[in-house]
Amino acid sequence: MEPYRTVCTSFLLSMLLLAVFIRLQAQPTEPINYDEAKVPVYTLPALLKTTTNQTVHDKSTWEKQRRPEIIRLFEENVYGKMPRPYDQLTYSVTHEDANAMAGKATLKEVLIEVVNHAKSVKINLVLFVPNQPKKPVPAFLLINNRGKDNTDPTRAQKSEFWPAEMVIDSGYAVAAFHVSDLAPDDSVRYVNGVLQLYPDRLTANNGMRAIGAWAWGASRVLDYLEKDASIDAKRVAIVGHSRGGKASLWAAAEDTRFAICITNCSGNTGAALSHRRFGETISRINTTFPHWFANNYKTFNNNEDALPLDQHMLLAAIAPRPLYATNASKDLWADPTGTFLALKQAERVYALYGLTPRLPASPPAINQPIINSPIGYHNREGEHNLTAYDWRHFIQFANLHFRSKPIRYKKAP
Ligand code: GTR
Repeated sequence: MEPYRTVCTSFLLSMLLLAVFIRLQAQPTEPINYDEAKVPVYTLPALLKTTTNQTVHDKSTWEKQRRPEIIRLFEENVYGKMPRPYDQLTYSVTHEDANAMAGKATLKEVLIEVVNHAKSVKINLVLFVPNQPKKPVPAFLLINNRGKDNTDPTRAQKSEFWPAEMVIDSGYAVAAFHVSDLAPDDSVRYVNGVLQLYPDRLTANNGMRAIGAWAWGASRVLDYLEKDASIDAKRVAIVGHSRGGKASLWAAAEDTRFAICITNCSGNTGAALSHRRFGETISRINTTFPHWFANNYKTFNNNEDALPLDQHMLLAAIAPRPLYATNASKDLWADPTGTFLALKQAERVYALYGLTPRLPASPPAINQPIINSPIGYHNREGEHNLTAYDWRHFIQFANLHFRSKPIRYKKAP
């Protein structure tokens, strides 16, 4: 009996060791840097130089040459190419309540169906439109990457993640869709959505993955909003938090119909610089979330210096449209300083449009929002989240930029 027990015990022990070994292999082992002194010396790829080494001095060269180059760089290396054509988009209002929010708003639940190659994807849109004024209103559209209860159409559940009443009271429509309708946020199931419509994207190393699919979905919702007479589709702000904020940036860069872009705590491969290697890194994000970005992006794991781009170029691709980014003071994983530095770089492209840089030279103090600026920013006190504080400032930013007369900044010197 004794030898048998010994054999069993050693077998179990070796299995345990094997499991620990496999787990360690699966986990990225590189330490995460939270020390500013340990940020390596890095050189950002030049924002205002074309691939043929021509300096960009004006908005025409920017728009005709450099911006398209930058979009191609991100398609090829990061988010993957986003397919544009589809065979058909239909929609139906599945539920309407003209007396929602105690009579202040009309609720529309809209089922948007996009068909390509006989496959379809269904996007469930929740939309509240203020009942006054009786004219098309600007809207905030949230890419919801958290629980669906955050955007409860019945309003039995209310959440700061999508404070619909606050937005309605401010005179805007407020809309949301859930990322799982486009690509489930799962490394196996992410293919069960938009990617079924474009199967060739799945085999391509520059094919879009989940973040690309969510951004694609935002554009399809905008296709619908353009047909909804209650919405001023020329004034739609796209909003995303964290992974949703990476998607809101990519959506606005790819689709210039989005009038304002808001990216909340988007961090690595969102608004923060990758070359700094502070907080989350490319290898960490690609390992934990292998389904978010194009396969090509994995070649930059632990190899940031080889990246022919950085996120300041993505932010700049949104110019001259107003852009608002946030951080949270305790969310060092998302690198608040790296976010601010990326925004500062992007201001150079806004300046090509005569929009005076208005961000301070160094990051503003916690809870000191910068609103009156083509690029808005705040670092909210607290944790990684999307809160009423954040939304209040998005609304103030939109109030400024969606005025009937566009805001005129002094010409850049
Ligand atoms: C984290 C991820 C971040 C961010 C975040 C979120 O785990 O590392 O890049 O996207 O999730 O979406 O809340």
